[in-house]
Amino acid sequence: MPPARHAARNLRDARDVLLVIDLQNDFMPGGALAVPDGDAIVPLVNALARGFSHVVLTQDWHPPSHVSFAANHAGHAPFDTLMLPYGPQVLWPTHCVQDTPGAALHRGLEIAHARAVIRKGHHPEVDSYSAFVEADRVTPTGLTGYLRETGVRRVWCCGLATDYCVAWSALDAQAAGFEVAVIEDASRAIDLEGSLAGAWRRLQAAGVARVNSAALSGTEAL
Ligand code: VGL
Ligand code: ZN
Repeated sequence: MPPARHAARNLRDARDVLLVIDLQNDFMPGGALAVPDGDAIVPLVNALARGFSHVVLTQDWHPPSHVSFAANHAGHAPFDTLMLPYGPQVLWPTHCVQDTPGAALHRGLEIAHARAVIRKGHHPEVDSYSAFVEADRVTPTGLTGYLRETGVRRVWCCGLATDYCVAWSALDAQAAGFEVAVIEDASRAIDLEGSLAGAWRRLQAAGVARVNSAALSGTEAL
């Protein structure tokens, strides 16, 4: 279906938010932590965003000393898993360093009406795949409060990567009491050792809806 189909849609109501996760250069082909085909979703996300009056973006936003970077752990390589005080942590190539070109949003993103940008992973000692709660599972980013205070009831998640930041964000949104859907064709995965299948299992078990962008062209939410 051509993305243009979405452009003419009515804006969804004030209870809906589109959460666009980590559409940043380092996650695009050629980037430091490239997600296969990550750039392919940009036009679709733009089209979806035109159907929402409320859009929130996220940015992975790490200090150079970040605990998730393999380069900060002598003897470890990217994609090793290390046990940290808050649990197992995949070690990543250095990516999305604050205020670098790799951390910038993809230049093809056209969402001028986005209301907020949540930056996450800024604490040196804690990662945060989720846009809601950091990897220590207790430190909030503030997004739950922001969405509640602005009257949001339903969170539509898309972006990168399906099996990490999108899945963790969707699970936390659901746990916080929102109705949640992941828009599968507007997301792409890293898929490390079965991580994508595992993510969909957890999302389904939690009651998160798995939809395609076509679902947004109907009048019924979820
Ligand atoms: C992500 C790994 C490390 C993501 C962020 O956006 O899914 N994945 N940092
Ligand atoms: Zn990261």
